[in-house]
Amino acid sequence: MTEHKIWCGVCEATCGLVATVEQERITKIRPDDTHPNSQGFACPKGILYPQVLEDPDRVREPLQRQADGSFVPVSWDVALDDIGRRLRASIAAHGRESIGCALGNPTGWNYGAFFGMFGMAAALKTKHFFTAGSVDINNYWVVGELLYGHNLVNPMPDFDRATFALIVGANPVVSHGSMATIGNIRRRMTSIVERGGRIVVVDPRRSETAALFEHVPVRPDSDAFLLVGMLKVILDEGLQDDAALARQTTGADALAHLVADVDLDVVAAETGIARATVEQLARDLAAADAAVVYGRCGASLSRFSTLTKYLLDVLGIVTGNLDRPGGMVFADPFLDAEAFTKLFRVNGYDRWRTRVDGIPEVLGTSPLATLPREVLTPGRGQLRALVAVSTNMATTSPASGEMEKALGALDLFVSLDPYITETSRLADYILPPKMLLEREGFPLFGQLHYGVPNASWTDAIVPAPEGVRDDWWVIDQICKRMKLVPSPAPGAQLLGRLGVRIPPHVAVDMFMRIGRHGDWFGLRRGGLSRKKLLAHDGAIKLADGNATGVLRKKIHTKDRRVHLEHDVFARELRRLLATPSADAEHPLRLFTVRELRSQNSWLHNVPKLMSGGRGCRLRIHPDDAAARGIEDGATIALASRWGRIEVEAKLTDEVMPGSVGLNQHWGHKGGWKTAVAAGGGRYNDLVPNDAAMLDAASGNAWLNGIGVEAVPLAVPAPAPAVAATA
Ligand SMILES: Nc1nc2c(c(=O)[nH]1)N[C@H]1C(S)=C(S)[C@@H](COP(=O)(O)OP(=O)(O)OC[C@H]3O[C@@H](n4cnc5c(=O)[nH]c(N)nc54)[C@H](O)[C@@H]3O)O[C@H]1N2
Ligand SMILES: Nc1nc2c(c(=O)[nH]1)N[C@H]1C(S)=C(S)[C@@H](COP(=O)(O)OP(=O)(O)OC[C@H]3O[C@@H](n4cnc5c(=O)[nH]c(N)nc54)[C@H](O)[C@@H]3O)O[C@H]1N2
Ligand code: SF4
Ligand SMILES: [Mo]
Repeated sequence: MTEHKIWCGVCEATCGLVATVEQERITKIRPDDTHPNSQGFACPKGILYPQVLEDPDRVREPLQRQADGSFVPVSWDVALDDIGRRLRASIAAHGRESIGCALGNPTGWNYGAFFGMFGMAAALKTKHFFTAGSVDINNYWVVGELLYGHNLVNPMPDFDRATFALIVGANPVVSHGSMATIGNIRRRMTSIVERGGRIVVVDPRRSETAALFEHVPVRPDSDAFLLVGMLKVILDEGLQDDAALARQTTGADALAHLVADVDLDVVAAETGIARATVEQLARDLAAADAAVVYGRCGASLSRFSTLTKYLLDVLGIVTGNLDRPGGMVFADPFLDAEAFTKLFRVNGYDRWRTRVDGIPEVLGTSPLATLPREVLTPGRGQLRALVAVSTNMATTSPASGEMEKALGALDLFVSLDPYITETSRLADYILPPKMLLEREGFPLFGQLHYGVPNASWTDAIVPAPEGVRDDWWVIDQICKRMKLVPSPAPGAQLLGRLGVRIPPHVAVDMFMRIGRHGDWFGLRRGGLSRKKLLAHDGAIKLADGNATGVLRKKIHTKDRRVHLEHDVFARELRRLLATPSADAEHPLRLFTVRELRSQNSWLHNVPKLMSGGRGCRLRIHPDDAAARGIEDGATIALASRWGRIEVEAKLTDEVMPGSVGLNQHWGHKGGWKTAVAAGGGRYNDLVPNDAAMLDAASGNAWLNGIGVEAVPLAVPAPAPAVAATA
């Protein structure tokens, strides 16, 4: 029996865990009390994760799809050689642009796959590079580039020293924090109140977080109104911190112009928040000693998400809360992702536009919402073959039915995934990966936003099934067959031409060692290297917290100031004010409910996580239900302008009247039997992917606040869900 200190790579919290291994199996996992950041916190997903490794439905050898849709196992050589042959043929006939790459959320904890896919897209020079960022956070990356000069610069909340927190559309008690890897985040937030401070949670639902603090219910998809209204109050009443603005920013004068046309009565009508409350909230924020302004999916999955994220940052900045203790601070990753993306010119915004819809590029990627049209619209540059790693995009992206149709229409679709999912079931080949704890690695994404900076790199602790491979190796093998080196680095390309391929751990180690925390190849005592981290059991603490007063070092604009003025924000605000918000036929606004025991779409096959009467249910206010004759537990049809699903109703006053909340990513298909048996409806069948319905600035999907109507079904539906296409 051995014990290993590991990190959990299921969600962003990246908790430290201790795993017990007996006879090559993980027999127990418990929280690691000594981890500098998570400090003894863990959730059921991390504790039960080993069940994924032993899941009988897990794909354990490459699968080839047959004409009738069934799969047969094939050898790696057969799969890779056929894939290589077909990709070469596509390049010969239609050019490199005919090949696309896609990556999903779990690559954030799978650095080899992550860099492999960025490398492959760079080597192909394809615009058809799609990431889960476009159904999540591309708006953050746009604001980062425009305000701070680099996509990845993103100030995070310093809860430990804050006296006031404005939380807009985030539920850290359940999500455990996003873009804020703060261990035991619930505890850290409650301590603000214990110190005499306040937390105000703006959310259409009395979420698990809102229930603990002050709750301001807001109409879904109206946060931009609230935030711009608050900004107007602050500027009109002269509550801004002029000294901070003069010291840290350029373009602050433009803000007064920006809010000139904003009418606080319109703000109240759009948000459902009384004008006096909006005004008071603005004054309280401005008066606070040290305040954080933090938003996440509720804000960034809205229709004007780039504008919303911009306003969140601006509110922190104008109140003097950027780069100060208890405000919004800059994290200190041990692997400097900003430096290497900059070195290889990966970061950027609007350097080109997508072929069909003309949407601006973000970090060299195109939005997932545009993928179906890129496949289905003929012409030069049409997307014909796709390699996808850890994405269930048929379920997680807008217009699920159209996504399925497009994936089915590809000449070649390869999916690297441990399950036969709604997405991979449409692939010509499913290539099964080694999973977390079966492979070595470090928490690439989590380390970008640690509250307590620390470093770790761990080895595999159990052997992988014989027939699976490292994602990065598979990507490299596919590239090899196209005669490509999956890297944006000219040095790697040169070596590749000489027949030398650098594995990702070597490249990353080299970069880390010459970086801020590196050992400079022995020149700096106490510095980090992969070898040192692997030898260390657990994480190495790098500092007690994030430093402040570092703005000039942390941002990338030439003048080292935050650039507040950009046409795009003024344009988006004008569009917001001009967009009609009422939809008489679909008067309810739908938003997502994320659950403690799910991780996006992919833990629904762990029976222990699915137990306890869980289900996919539409939370609807009793008044809205009564007006429609809907009873608790009834099956209802839920329709938007774009789709229709059937789900069970749950009457609850935790949602505000006029808004309805639905679990994300149920209604499964494919080979994960427990997930399929759970039934439910698929949220994203209701969501549009039309270019005009995306966040115009970033192409990010609009997922929260879409108009729906709910009607009871006279006859209970026999099937759990109606999908747009079978
Ligand atoms: N348990 C669990 N943890 C997770 C995940 C998971 O699936 N399960 N997923 C991970 C991922 S990928 C991410 S990105 C993060 C997300 O982290 P969070 O954003 O903190 O998580 P959400 O639950 O999406 O929180 C969004 C909140 O916004 C509210 N909301 C919805 N629409 C609106 C709106 O229009 N305005 C406002 N103001 N609020 C709104 C919702 O009711 C919800 O409470 O969580 C991560 N952690
Ligand atoms: N309506 C609505 N839609 C949403 C959201 C919402 O709030 N509402 N949230 C959005 C957000 S924030 C996100 S991040 C996206 C997530 O969108 P996705 O990234 O598409 O979703 P996941 O469920 O995380 O997909 C993970 C897939 O990776 C596989 N996988 C897990 N580990 C590995 C691995 O090590 N290697 C490989 N090759 N595969 C692996 C899983 O089996 C699964 O099929 O969904 C977005 N979609
Ligand atoms: S909170 Fe996230 S990182 Fe921590 S144990 Fe749960 S799933 Fe893992
Ligand atoms: Mo996400």
